[in-house]
Amino acid sequence: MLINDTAVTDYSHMITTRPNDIRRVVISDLHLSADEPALVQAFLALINDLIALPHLKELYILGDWFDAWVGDDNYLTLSNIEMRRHWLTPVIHQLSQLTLSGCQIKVMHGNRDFLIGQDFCDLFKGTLIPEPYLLTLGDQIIRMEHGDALCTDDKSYQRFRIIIRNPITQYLLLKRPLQKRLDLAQKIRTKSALDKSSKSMSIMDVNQAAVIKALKPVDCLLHGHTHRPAKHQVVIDAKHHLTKSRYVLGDWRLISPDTSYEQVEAVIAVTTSEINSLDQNQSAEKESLHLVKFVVKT
Ligand SMILES: [Mn+2]
Repeated sequence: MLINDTAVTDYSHMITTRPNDIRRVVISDLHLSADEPALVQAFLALINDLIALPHLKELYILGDWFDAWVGDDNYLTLSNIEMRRHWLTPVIHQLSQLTLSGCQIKVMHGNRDFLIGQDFCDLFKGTLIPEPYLLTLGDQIIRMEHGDALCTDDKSYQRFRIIIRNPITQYLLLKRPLQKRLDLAQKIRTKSALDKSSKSMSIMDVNQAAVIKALKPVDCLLHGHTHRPAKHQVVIDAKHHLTKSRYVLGDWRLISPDTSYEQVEAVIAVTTSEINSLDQNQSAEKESLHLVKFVVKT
């Protein structure tokens, strides 16, 4: 992982030592599909842990939850038997349990799963949220987004994005037969893989001017997409020494640290609530954001 490990808290340490303090969990870039059962298992393991957290309020999924999504009807029109066998069914079941435990689930589109609809989210009583989404933590405003819109150096992608994210394009796309959409999704995936190998690393990263523009009206930026987990300090105004933080979530990946086992790793974000001891009379609660390294052996 590219991240500086000293800046990252260990997930299992956090949930075992501070289960009462965790308020929100933010994840992105899981790229779940039927072809990646280990990632699906790791996601189920995370949700299982979250169900047990007594004061968890929200789970945010900031895009690219799925490797591809051609429309909710691809799942919703399955027969009962097909649905029972489908890999998404245990996922929906676990998420429903999480909702029942008192946690709200908020889903944002990514560049691969921008056709997820509220109908699918209704299956686990989740909410589709707009991008960007502003989260207020005490006196801090955090701007959350997937991250692809910040990669403005990739001109051809941004042109494609304007067309494909237009509501009219999406309306027309969803009216096309399911098989046509599945074919199109395959084409887009192949093109994205090709682009990744041909476009330079700097083009595929965020543009500094776009980051500063996004950060100016808020206190902090949190996004995924680039698969480069890190906490950056961004200089907003050098003359007045004004810097703000940009947190980048990691993608979920299967690695083999040893020939005897494999594990899924990801960098996620967790907010914890601390009672400010200096302010005991008012028992002021302060919620802070941390990047956390999540690891599951599979
Ligand atoms: Mn992405």
